[in-house]
Amino acid sequence: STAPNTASNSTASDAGHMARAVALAARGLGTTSPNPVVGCVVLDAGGAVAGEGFHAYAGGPHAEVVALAQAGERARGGTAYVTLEPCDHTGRTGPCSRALLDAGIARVVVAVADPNPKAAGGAARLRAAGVAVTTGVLAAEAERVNEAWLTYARLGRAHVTWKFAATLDGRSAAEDGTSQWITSPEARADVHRLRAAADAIVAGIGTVLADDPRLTARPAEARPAEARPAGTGSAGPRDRAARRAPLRVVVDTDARTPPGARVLDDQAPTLVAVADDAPASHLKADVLRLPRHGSGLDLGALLTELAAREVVGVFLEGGPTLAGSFLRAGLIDRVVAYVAPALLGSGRAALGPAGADTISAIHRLTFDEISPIGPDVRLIARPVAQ
Ligand code: AOF
Ligand code: ZN
Repeated sequence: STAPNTASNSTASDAGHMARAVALAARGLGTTSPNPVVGCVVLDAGGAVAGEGFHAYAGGPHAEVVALAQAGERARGGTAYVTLEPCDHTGRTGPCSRALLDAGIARVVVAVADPNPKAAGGAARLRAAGVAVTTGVLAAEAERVNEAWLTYARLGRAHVTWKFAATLDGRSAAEDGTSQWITSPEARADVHRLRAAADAIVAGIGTVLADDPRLTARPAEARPAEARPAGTGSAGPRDRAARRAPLRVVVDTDARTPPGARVLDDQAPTLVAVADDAPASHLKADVLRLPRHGSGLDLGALLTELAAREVVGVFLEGGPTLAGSFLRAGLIDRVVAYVAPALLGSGRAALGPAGADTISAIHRLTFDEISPIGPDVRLIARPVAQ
């Protein structure tokens, strides 16, 4: 619906304002599920910034409404930059297409079309009402910031970030099984921040049996509170959303999770995924039954079931076998690697078999980001589209 116009009728300053809108959208990361992150900048008729906003939590005002409220009468004859096509539906809030029209906005610049069929259509509605609409501006950046939700909305499955920590030679434990600690406290604190932004943390039964992890995001290390631009809604619901503990998911084909496992404690909800024929009545947890696939579970079905429970983004941790299975199934969307300047020479590889038995089957990635974290390096990569 947003195809007719493209970024070709946009200007360099369009890109600059959209970059600001993308930065605003990023402030919602970790608190908007199951909604997208969206940012909006409103210029007055003279081209000066009159309002800014982002979507902070599901049920809260959409980015456009926040920015328009800030702009007030100055929005008349102005331009709105939005990272996601304005919605055209009445969901938890009213249609942004209508809000933009009522405010007298003359031009709307959109980065990415809304794949949600219930909400899409804002661009067409605005055009029909005589508003100039430009789409596709800074689309790659807007896709990136909203990648988890776009995957969820387009594919109907949760988006997967696989995280691992390893030595420079790619090992995540020594030969005797010891692994604490390969990376620095700074890197571990960074992991907790990323975990806190996920809707679920997934681990395999191997990791549960070997390390007995809690898989919680320690609140003290959660996202730092950020200054909120004026008019971005009340603090209460956003803070409530920010504190919601990620769901813990154990991939446990044969229902072997021990009753005393820390992952079953009361610190956060836990879902144990087992084969549909596994005897699991002894498990004191929420049990999800899935079809078998090979020697494990159907991981695509797992991600679809999680999406049905409004899990948008999952953080896959531990261990190498499960990560290999996800990768082989084409279900890893993003890799976050913490690499320590240390060598082991023996011990457990960070990644188990992933179906790449010959070089032509190698899983190629591209780096998005390379950053020093304390003495370590954090690498963010994603699969090359095949
Ligand atoms: C926008 N601006 O800031 C957001 C949009 O449940 P609701 O009413 O909040 O609607 C959620 C849907 O609206 C969501 O799935 C997506 O399609 C769109 N989100 N749209 O114009 C926003 N958050
Ligand atoms: Zn909206």
